[in-house]
Amino acid sequence: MEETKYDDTVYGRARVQTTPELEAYYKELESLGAGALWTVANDIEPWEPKPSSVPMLWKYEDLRHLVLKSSELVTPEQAGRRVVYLVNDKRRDVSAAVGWLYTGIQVTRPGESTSAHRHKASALRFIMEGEGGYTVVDGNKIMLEVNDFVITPNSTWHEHGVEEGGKTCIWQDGLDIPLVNALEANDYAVFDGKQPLEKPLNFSPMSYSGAGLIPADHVWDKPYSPLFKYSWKQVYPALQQAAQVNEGSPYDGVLMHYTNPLTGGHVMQTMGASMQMLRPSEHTLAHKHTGSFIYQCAKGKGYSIIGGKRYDWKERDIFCVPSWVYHEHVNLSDTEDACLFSFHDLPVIESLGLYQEKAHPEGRQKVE
Ligand code: GTQ
Repeated sequence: MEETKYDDTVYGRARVQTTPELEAYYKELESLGAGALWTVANDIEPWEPKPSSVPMLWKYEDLRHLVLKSSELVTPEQAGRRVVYLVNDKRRDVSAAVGWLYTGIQVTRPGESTSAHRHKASALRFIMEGEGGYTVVDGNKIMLEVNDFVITPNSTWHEHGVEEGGKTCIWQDGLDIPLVNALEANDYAVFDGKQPLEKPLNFSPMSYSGAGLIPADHVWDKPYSPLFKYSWKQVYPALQQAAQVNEGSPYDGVLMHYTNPLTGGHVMQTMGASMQMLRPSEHTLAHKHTGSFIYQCAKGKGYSIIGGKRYDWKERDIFCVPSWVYHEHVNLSDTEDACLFSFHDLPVIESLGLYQEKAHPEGRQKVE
């Protein structure tokens, strides 16, 4: 349901009736590696942003046993990364879950670890279940717990594992692989052996996540956050606290971005992440904006109406909102809050000046 009627027959839009003479002309241009702009102009210059992705929901209860089964079928050594990736029906060609973003669900059993590697794609993880999981980012070993968010930026060496005596860990990976591939700028290198641990365990979160304090003698010249892990134990109380004194957004509830504590900006150059809290029974208004989003429900249950269709989610379900598609969120509990983790390409959209937003003219969508 679109409020504005666009008409490609108006003056200023391409509207050439084809003739046998034009057909021959187009063929001749094609044979020379050329074309007439007016045959493609209306396609390549849409009136409004035109996503090719479709909204999708991936139910964890459907996927979990298949994720676990992968650990019987292949080893991390064989697979490199043992991951079930989630793919958008309209983005299979680029292995994207939405827009130019990739996501997957990775499983690691106690005592297992992956080899270390690095690539020009940036990665992030959101922990879904397990105990004793860790990631090593550029020599910093960091322990991970459920609902923690961790980054492995562009070109950092990284490997993951689960300690002996831990519990099988499952986490969501988010990468900008499709974007970096689209820009034809990706690369990949394998580290020879295990990374030497250059810092004490949990050095990054213990140095940078305390009460807004930054070590006075720190030296950091990297274009991403020195804080590699955002712990749910700190994030959830922070959200609850913020919710006490902030009304939040009518479109998003209490929405907070994970930030680089040195700049207040997004955690990495290409991907950002957020956590939002929907209060009991909250039903947000609908809006649409540019940027592609992948959500995971971290807590509670509810549904989102995306492009006029209802998608019910509960803890661990993953869903996407493509760029410029109307969406609104609902918390189905009247006693408990619901929390949605998301990651997105807003750092790219914003730094290129491509962000725009539009409220739904009727406040909320009609469900198809
Ligand atoms: O852990 O770096 O799901 O390189 C896909 C590609 C995870 C990773 C994925 C990757 C990784």
